[in-house]
Amino acid sequence: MITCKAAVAEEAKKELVVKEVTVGPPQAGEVRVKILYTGVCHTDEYTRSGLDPEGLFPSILGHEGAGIVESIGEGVTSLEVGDHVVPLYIPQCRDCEFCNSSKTNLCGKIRSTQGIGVMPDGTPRFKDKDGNELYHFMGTSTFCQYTVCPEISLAKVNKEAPLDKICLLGCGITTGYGAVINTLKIEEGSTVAVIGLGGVGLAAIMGAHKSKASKIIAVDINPGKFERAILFGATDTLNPLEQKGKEMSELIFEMTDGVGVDYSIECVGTPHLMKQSFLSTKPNGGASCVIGVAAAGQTIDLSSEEVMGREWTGSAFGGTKSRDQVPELVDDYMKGDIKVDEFITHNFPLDDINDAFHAMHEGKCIRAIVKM
Ligand code: NAD
Ligand code: AHE
Ligand code: ZN
Repeated sequence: MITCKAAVAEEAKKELVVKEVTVGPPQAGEVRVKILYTGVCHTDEYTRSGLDPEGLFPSILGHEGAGIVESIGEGVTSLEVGDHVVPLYIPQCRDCEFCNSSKTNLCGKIRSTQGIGVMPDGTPRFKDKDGNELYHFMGTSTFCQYTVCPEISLAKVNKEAPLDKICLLGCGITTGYGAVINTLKIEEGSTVAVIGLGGVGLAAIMGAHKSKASKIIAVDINPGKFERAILFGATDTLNPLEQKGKEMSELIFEMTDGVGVDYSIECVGTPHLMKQSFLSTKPNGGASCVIGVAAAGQTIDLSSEEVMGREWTGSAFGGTKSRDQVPELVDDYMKGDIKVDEFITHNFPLDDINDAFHAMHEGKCIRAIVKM
């Protein structure tokens, strides 16, 4: 057992409580990791706020971390003590039907136990100081100084890479960038609209710029987000609130000579925007991707006429084959081929982790890094 500090989500809607917890040793096929840094993604807030149908309490949230292997369980072969790793909320077992398909990155091996907050053997490794069990979150629980993950949920990365930066490749950057590169596979010269300019949306812009899109429309209702969007490669900006009475899709049609964009990507998590994003694409051959996660029970309404002629897809973790591709992204960052540092606007110590959530709500934060 290790005793260390964690930010515990005791109840939905409540601030996280930084307290002592114990972390059990890794069992067969598991690895215990000393987490050094973690980012805070909107999905952590989504679950903390009680909107996630899979949200469990008390739990240890966090899924954008990086750390060092502290110990390994029986039968672990791909990792050793001292390896640098990024925990993965989408594992890659390299064995299941889905890992063997080029059409998806959603490994099916441990999804059922991950979704109910326990390790694959059905038990958690976390306890509070009174011995009460705490749930895991997304198979990662990076808001703890030590976490236990299945071996298949860890990407081994270059030891030279700074952990306080590459933790962001555990979710937001990989998701937005990957949705463009892996999921939509946009072509040179395409026109693209990115809705929502948080970490995920900016990463989608980075992907569109890398793919040599000819027009990249960055959409947000917070005009403070536009300067950074332009730094990432946006060619045009749109604040729909400035033109009341018109839907976002109408405005995007106006900005594209009445034809719509080739591709659109929703990075907010609002069904109405997902619909508007879809309707912003060309009725003849446009394609739209949903990244944002909407609250439990919310659905998107579209008529068959609206869907005809367009393609619609969703993307989880940017369609990234996690254990294979996260190390490649780390190397891309080390070579200067992708931006990471430019996403970081705030840094906090673990004791102040709630301030990272406040900064997100204030609209000034892209990504906050929490030092564990
Ligand atoms: P964020 O809070 O940092 O950014 C959201 C952005 O949306 C903000 O800039 C905000 O101003 C903007 N916004 C809010 N309302 C808007 C509106 N009406 N019109 C236009 N813009 C609006 O969030 P994030 O961390 O970048 O995550 C974005 C979404 O993606 C969340 O729903 C998150 O849960 C989801 N997500 C999904 C995946 C996945 O794998 N599918 C991965 C990471 C995050
Ligand atoms: N309960 C879900 C959270 C909601 C969700 O859809 N999560 C996205 C990733 S968001 C990352 O910020 C997802 O793709 N999850 C993978 C899956 O298999 O649902 C959860 O993941 O626990
Ligand atoms: Zn995330």
